[in-house]
Amino acid sequence: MLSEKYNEFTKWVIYQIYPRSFMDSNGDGIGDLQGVISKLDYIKELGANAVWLCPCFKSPNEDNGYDVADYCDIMDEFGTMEDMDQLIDELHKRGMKLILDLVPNHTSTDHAWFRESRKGKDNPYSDFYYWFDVPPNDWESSFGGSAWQYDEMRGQYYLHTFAVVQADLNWENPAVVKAMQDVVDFWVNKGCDGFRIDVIDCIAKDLPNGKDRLGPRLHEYIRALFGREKTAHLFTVGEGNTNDIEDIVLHCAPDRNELSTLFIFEHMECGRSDKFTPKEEGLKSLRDYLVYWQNETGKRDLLYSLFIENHDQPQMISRIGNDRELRYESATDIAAMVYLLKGVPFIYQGQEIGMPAAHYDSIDDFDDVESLGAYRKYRQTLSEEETIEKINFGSRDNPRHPMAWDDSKNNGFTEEGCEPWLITHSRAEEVNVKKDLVSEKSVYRFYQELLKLREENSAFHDGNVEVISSPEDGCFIYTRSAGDEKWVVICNFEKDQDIELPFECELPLLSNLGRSTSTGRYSPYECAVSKVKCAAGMRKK
Ligand code: TEU
Ligand code: CA
Repeated sequence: MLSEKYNEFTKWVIYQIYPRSFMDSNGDGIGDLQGVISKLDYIKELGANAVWLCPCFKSPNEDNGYDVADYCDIMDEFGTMEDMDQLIDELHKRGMKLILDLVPNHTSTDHAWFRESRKGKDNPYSDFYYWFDVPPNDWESSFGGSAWQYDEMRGQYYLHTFAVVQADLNWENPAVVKAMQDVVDFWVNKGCDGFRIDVIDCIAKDLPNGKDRLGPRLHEYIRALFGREKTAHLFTVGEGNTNDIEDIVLHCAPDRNELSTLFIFEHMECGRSDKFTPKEEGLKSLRDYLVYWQNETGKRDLLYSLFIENHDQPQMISRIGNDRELRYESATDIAAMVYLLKGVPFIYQGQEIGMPAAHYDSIDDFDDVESLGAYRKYRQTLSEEETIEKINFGSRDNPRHPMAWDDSKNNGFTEEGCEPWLITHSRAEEVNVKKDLVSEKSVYRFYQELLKLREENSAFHDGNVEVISSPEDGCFIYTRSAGDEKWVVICNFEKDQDIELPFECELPLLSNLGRSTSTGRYSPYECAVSKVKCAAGMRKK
C-alpha cells in the first residue's frame, strides 16, 4: 500500500507547461504568465488539477530559463511578480496546485552570485561555484565540449555541467545550501505547492578527486531542501538520472524525507538508439518498461511518475506510434496504456491533442542549445541532409514549438502580425486544439474521459496492478483493483487481433474507437476500459 501522503498524490494530474511556448498575451511572440492564466479553464476541463511551470525566473534565456539569474524574481518576458501572484491565486481558486521548476545545480553566469564570485577569492560568493587553477578532470558538458571554462576575470576555471553560461553551484559550501533553502521557502510562502527539481542527482560532486559526478552527500543536500517541517507537505519530483531501484528508494521512500517521486527515464529511450538516431520498435517497447517499473516501484510502495513527454523529449507517438494515418488511435492507445497505471500522471502541453514531432529543412529553424551543439558535432562527419534528419528526430525544439490553439497564421499562440520566438509547428495546421475539439476523433476528449474515469474510481489511485497479458501478446492488458472493484484496461498494439479475457466484463466505459464489447476483434491501437463483472475466479491468461 502506498503511504497516505503518496496515495493522495495519485489523485493529482499534473499538466506541464513550457511557458515560453504556451500562450502569448501581449503580442511580443513569447508566451507569458497572463497567457497561462487565460488557459487555466482549458487545463482544468481536461481533468488536470495541478500545473508544473517550467522555469519562469529572471534569465538571459540561453537555455530558455534553465539558466537562472534570480530565483526570486520573474523573467521579464513572462511578466511580473504580480502576474505570478495572480496565477497562484487563480490556480488555487480552481482547486488546482502549482509546481515550480527549481534549478539548484547551476545558475546563469549573469546571476549576481556568479558576477561576485568571479571577482576574486575574498568575497562572500567566492566559493559559490567550483573554481580551479587547472581543470581537475576531463569532464564533458552535456551540451558538448569541456565542462571546464576559463574565466579571464577570476583567472581560474569554473565547472559547467551544461551550457558554458550555466555555472555549477558548489553545494559543499553551506552558504549555497542556505541560499537554496531560502529560495524554496520564498516560493512556499507565496503559495507554491511543490517543485520539480532539475537534474537533482548532479548537485553533489566529489571534487577534485571524484571520478564521476555523483558525490556522496547528495541525500544530505536533498534533505536540507525538502526534509524540513516547512516542506513536509510539498509534492516534489526529482529529474533523476538513475535506473537503479535501490538508488531510487534512497531518493523517494516515504521514510527518507527527501522526494515524493523521481522521473525515471528508462522508457524515454523507446524508439531511439540514441538521442538523435531512431530505432524501429513499437508499443511493446513501452509496455516492457512500464511493466518493469510498475513492478519495481509497486513492490517497494514508491510513487511512480507516469509520463511519456516533456519539454526535452521528441513526441512519443512519432517514435513508437503512427503519427500519420493512425495518429489519434496511437495517441489515445498510449494514453490508456500509461495513465490508468499506478502513479502520478504528468501530461505535457500538446500531448492532449496528439501533437506529433515537427520537421524543418534548415538548421536556422532550430533554437535549442543542445540541438545546435549536436548539429556542429554531426556536421564534422555527416552531410547537411543526414545531419538535419538527425536534428529533426532528436531536437528538444520538437515539444517547444508554440502551442497550436487553431489553424490561423500563428495558430492562436500570438497575434497574426507578430513573429513567434520559435517557428510555428510544421503540422499545426493539421493538428491544433480548435480542430481536435470538433473532430469525431478528439484526443483531448479521450484524455478528458480517461482522467474522469481515473478520478472517479479509487481503484486507479492506490488499487493493485496485475498484468494479465504476456510480453509477446501484441497487446497490453492489465487490471486495477481495490476492494471488490476491478477494472481491466485493454490496449492492442500495431496488428489487429482477437482478444479474449479470463473473466466476464461489463460493456466498455472508455474506448478510443467506440467498441461495444470488451473482447473480440481489436483494430490496430484500439483500446477499451471495462469493469470486471466478478473479481472471483480470475485466472492468468
Ligand atoms: O535536463 C537535464 C538533462 O540531463 C538534459 O541533458 C536532458 O536529459 C536532455 O536535454 C534530454 O535531451 C534538464 C532540463 O530538463 C533541460 O531542459 C535543461 O536544459 C537541463 O536540465 C539544464 O538545466
Ligand atoms: Ca508575451
